[in-house]
Amino acid sequence: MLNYQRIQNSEFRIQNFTNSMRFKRHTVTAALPYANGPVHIGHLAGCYLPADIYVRYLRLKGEDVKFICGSDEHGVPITIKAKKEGITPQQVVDKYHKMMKDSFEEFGISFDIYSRTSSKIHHETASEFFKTLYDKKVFTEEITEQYFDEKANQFLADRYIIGTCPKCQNENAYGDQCEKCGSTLSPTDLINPKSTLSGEKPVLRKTKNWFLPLDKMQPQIEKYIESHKDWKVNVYGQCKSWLDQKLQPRAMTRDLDWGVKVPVKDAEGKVLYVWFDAPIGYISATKELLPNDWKKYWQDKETRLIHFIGKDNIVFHCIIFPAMLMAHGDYILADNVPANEFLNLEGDKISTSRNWAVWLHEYLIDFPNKQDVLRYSLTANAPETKDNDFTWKDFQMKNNSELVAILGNFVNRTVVLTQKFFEGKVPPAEEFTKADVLLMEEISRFPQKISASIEAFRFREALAEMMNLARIGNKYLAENEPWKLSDQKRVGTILNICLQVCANIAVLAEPFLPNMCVNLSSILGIGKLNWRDGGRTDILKTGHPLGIAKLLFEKIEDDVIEKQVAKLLATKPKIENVKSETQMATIDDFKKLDIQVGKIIEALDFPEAKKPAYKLKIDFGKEIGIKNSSAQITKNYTKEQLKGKLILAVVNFPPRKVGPFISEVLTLGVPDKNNETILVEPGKDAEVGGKLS
Ligand code: B3M
Ligand code: ZN
Repeated sequence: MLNYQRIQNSEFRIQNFTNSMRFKRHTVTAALPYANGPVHIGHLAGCYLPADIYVRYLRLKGEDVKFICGSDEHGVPITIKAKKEGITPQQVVDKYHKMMKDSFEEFGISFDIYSRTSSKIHHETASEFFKTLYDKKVFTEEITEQYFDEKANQFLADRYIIGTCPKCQNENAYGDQCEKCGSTLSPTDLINPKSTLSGEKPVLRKTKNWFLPLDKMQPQIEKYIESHKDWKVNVYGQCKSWLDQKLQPRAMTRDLDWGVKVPVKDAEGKVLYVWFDAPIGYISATKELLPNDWKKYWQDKETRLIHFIGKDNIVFHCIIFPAMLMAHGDYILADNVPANEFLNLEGDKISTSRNWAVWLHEYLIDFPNKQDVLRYSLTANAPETKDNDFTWKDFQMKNNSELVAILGNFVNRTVVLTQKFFEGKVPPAEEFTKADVLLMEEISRFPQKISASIEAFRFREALAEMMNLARIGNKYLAENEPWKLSDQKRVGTILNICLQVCANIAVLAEPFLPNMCVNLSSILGIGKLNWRDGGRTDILKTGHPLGIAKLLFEKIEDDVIEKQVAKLLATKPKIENVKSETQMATIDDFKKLDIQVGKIIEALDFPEAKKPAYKLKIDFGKEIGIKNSSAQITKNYTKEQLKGKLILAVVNFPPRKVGPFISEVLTLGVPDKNNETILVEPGKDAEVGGKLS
């Protein structure tokens, strides 16, 4: 046996001067969720989970970080919900604030504070901020015509008004945004506007509001965005497209009664625009957390400010809020805004109003002590660069074949074998094989690899790396088969190395699977470690007694998953169960197609076509006459067989050029068992020119 010295892993660990180290401290915010409904998995995957992983990682590195969040309790979504439920807006926010706060806490999102924007401190902070900008004469006062509902006797801001989107014709676009095409709108952009309060057509009425002159600020904002080409492509791209379209002045006040009162003269019945007050919520929450110390987290250039958000919030965090902060003058601006795309559920868009969601508070009841399974499956599927899909089947698979079969199994076997052969004490490791050394070298590189991915906000990749650590441990154990060896010293060395891998997992998995790490640390009989301990293969000293073994993860059976799927499907109208909404065609879609019976009168070879095909001449009778069509059906028919055949074709598609030939209709076919097309034939009694209905 080769005799290698135990590698002092610091020799291998690549020094890691990453982004986060350029700063003295970090302020990390997660978007303030509207207090108009409970938290669902889309929220978690989009924003709260990546933020939590990031913050836990910084804390493990010993960085000074504050993680800030709270409920967004203003804005039209709240007042609409109150109307719907027949309660006051305050009752709505009280109910959902508590629900969200409790479920975030139980799930393990480790905010330093979870505040709320109806608090006194927030009203004061937001008022003061507005007043500062007002006194600096930043705003322009403008009298504009806004929609007014005469029946409900109020102005209709944002979501109080719906109508047809001018860009995509969606008939249910809101006054501030079209959810179908994502355009940002103002109420007067809508075609056929309607009040959501009374259903009436609103009238235009003059009113005064205060505008942030984003148009004048364009050069400053451009400079800011241009200095952040390192942002995620989706984020930078959206900012660019806003800037390219030229920024417009935006009203920072609204004619509403729910919100922060506009703190200037002549502003009765007006409140701050929710997107003016909400981001200031980050500041007021920090003030609440650190009454004497908050400024250094917001006003010191050595602080790194990071906003975690969903993609629908990009413009507000990258353009409007920074513009407010610039205009104020005392504040730092965000250094990064890692925004995620959306998570879908079982192929369909998550929707609070349609109840198409997995609600966090329900998950916590149905899956007690399985926070980490959801954390794992949401992170592994995180919609980082494109929308992604959560399915219960995948959730089960991730648990059973990854967490149980790889990570849990590896730790369990290692611990059980140590108990069996070494009375639960860490055995000595003195002589190493070349393979042992290579493994230890590999282990020493993990912290750096995982750091690099986390710091680039690539959490899926970071998680996959972490799992690779368990995978290589598992493989090492399986290949070395210590249970078959008689050389006790060798068995000890193998188990020592496996135990060091377990200890590494207990550190490096903490940001992702914090509950598992608490259990794993107790199994290993160790306390809390630092990120710096990661990569070391001497974390557990020889003779160190392990704690009590228990399973880290347990299998999730089919019936548990079937129950969840059934629960979900029960919320959908029957017909939707067949296909997701986006896949459904309406009867009008179907009626648009003109499918008619035609008779093939001639079939010719088509040597110029890229794939073997015939040129067909088809007679559709009096109404549309003879049409040409190309068809890739040479495998199943000779030209002679085709002559006289009755077929079906779509006759109202635009003509298509196929090489030198114009194909005017689309003949309908289906695949045979060799995936070659056979024609759909309507039967010999069908009439030429007859329409499919
Ligand atoms: N409440 C929108 C949302 O939940 C909004 C975020 C505010 S962050 C300052 O998507
Ligand atoms: Zn639209």
